[in-house]
Amino acid sequence: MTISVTRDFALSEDELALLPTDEEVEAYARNGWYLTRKLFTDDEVDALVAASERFYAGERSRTLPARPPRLAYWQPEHGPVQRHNDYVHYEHDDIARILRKPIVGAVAARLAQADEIRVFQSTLIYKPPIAGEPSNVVPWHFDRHYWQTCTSDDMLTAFIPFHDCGVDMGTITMVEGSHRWREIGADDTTTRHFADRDRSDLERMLEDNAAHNQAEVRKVPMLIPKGHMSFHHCRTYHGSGANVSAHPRRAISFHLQPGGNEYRQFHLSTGDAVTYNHDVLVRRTEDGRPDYADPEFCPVLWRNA
Ligand SMILES: O=C(O)CCC(=O)C(=O)O
Ligand SMILES: [Fe+2]
Repeated sequence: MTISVTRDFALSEDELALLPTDEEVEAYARNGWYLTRKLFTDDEVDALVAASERFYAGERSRTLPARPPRLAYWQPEHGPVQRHNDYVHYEHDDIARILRKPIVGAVAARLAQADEIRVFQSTLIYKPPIAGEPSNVVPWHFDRHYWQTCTSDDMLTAFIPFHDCGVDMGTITMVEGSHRWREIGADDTTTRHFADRDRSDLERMLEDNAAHNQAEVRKVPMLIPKGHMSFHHCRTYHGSGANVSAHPRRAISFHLQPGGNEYRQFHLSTGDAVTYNHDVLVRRTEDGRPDYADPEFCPVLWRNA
């Protein structure tokens, strides 16, 4: 039997049992992260591996109509560094079909306490199994810094590995409760992606922010079994280490926005306007702003009845 929410947004009874409990929603609000039950079958996860290999070999359902200014886009000529490819939910339908399973959006809606969840971005990630590869290390950051043109403070990310993912692979690691910290005098440089930043700067920024909040830095590595995923709040500090295992660490970061999120103008202290890659791709709202509800790039993933 299916509990019908709307025609498109429905969960089976088995899936209803996969939603976070009230206690788990409270723990997410307190900790800034949540580890899900098994949301994808082994077959679905294996299909993500196969589809991502076809993607890396050049397969696309469509390509972006314009090249945004700060697009992460690994290509074979970049060699054995950490691979990041944005907009995979747009460029590859076999990946998108699995990612967009309603249960993922329904879990996000519970955590964010939102009636609607839309896709914001998806990044296909591959850490090659090279212990000393410097690009595999993801320095401490929180995602809200990259989304200053968004009005919502409740955006969130699902980190979805394509296999059991533990510390040896360099799994994502959360700084517990850091989404509740107040930030020290916001510094313009935080809008710059971690790949463009000095790592020791970011380590220091984490320590300084913790001290400012009289908080301890408690780092919690997410031990994620195949088919499960972790969620983090857009202000939760996170990062990840080297892949010292014998296998590539494969994953998608699936960035999600609550229904109410919209574009806003945001300026640096220099007066320069901040932009997000969507701003050269999505349609405009009636008042001329980039539309973060454009169904081509930011489709609805879940809507409560
Ligand atoms: O790949 C990682 O370990 C971190 C990914 C990340 O920064 C994110 O999911 O927001
Ligand atoms: Fe992140």
